[in-house]
Amino acid sequence: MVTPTPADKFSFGLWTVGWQGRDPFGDATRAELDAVEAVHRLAELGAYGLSFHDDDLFPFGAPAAERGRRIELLRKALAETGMVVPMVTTNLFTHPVFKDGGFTSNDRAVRRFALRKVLRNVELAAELGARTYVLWGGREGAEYDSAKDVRAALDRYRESLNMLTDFVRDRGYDLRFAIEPKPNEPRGDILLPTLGHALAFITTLEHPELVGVNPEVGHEQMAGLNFAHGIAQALWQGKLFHIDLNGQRGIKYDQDLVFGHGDLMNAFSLVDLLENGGPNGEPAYDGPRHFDYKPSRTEDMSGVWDSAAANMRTYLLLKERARAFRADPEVQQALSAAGVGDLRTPTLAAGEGYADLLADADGFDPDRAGERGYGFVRLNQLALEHLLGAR
Ligand code: GLT
Ligand code: MN
Ligand code: MN
Ligand code: MN
Repeated sequence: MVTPTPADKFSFGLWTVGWQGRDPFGDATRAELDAVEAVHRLAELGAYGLSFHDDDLFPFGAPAAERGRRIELLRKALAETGMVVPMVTTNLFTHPVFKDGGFTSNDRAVRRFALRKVLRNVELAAELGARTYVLWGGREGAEYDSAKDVRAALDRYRESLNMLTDFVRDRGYDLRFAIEPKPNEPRGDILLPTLGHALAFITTLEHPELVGVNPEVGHEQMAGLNFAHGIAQALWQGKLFHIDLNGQRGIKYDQDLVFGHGDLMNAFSLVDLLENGGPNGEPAYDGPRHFDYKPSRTEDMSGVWDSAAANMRTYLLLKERARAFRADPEVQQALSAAGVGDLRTPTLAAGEGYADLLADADGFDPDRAGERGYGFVRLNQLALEHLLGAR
């Protein structure tokens, strides 16, 4: 039950287990991890997919032969293990050329270089059968308000997305883009800082149907937002193309902890939503359950693999707990007392308009209605007890 299998669709970024622990204050604490070994180890642990940035697989600016050699090694490892590549992305943040951004750098030549880098890697993504192409614009932003014309930057962001959607349409690729919001870090302020900003931006594109979001637990929580609520809205708008699962403890630097090692109650609600949130209790999301975490730099390689396994085990434990929560008759009774299901009833009757509503003297007594207790705390305690395994 809590042993992961490929049917669970767990995937990992190559940069996650491959993180060497370098941070702004300290050197690497672990040796480099070979991509082929990562594929084999993740497959053994029960994952089904690997995602990567161009520069995770082959060094920045690698000559064509070296690039091709690394891709072949990856293909072979995938064939040997049955692992797939559901998502690919571009590194537009490590090299100094991107210090003021990629798509929205003030330097036009940098913007053109960034777009070419993405196009080449989109081609590779399509060749490997990826269905989602993530765009995390970590360097798109500023430290100083007068240094960035935000409206012009959004124009350039839109211009880039419009070109990319033209590219996949013209090539006939079965690939969609997913914008990954983050409020800050590495830039002081990043453009499209939250899921809500990204969703609004997408409506301005030429092919909005090809662009969705890849929200990350920690990124929304860095902005003090409720991740499960954000995911519910992304689902409601048909825009949850991909998801980055991890843990974060409050409003501070991006921690990228193991999934569940941050706000555990919200992780429970999230898994309940993803797994049981469909209209009839079926899963509300069928894409990869992608972990974007960093094995803490205190860990050696065995700690890296333990932490990878922990992400999947925690997800499955929460899935099991959420199922027990839904199946508990006392929970069903508490949900009904709280009126949770009643919110699905439209406020107006069929054919009713404002005139009927104004004319309706249904004897509603606001004072009496104001006396109602909703029982939300009892409901939450039941959730907590299921989460703790106490029921
Ligand atoms: C980087 C970032 C992640 C993004 C990755 C995709 S790169 O590690 O911190 O949140 O998902 O570009
Ligand atoms: Mn077009
Ligand atoms: Mn992060
Ligand atoms: Mn991420």
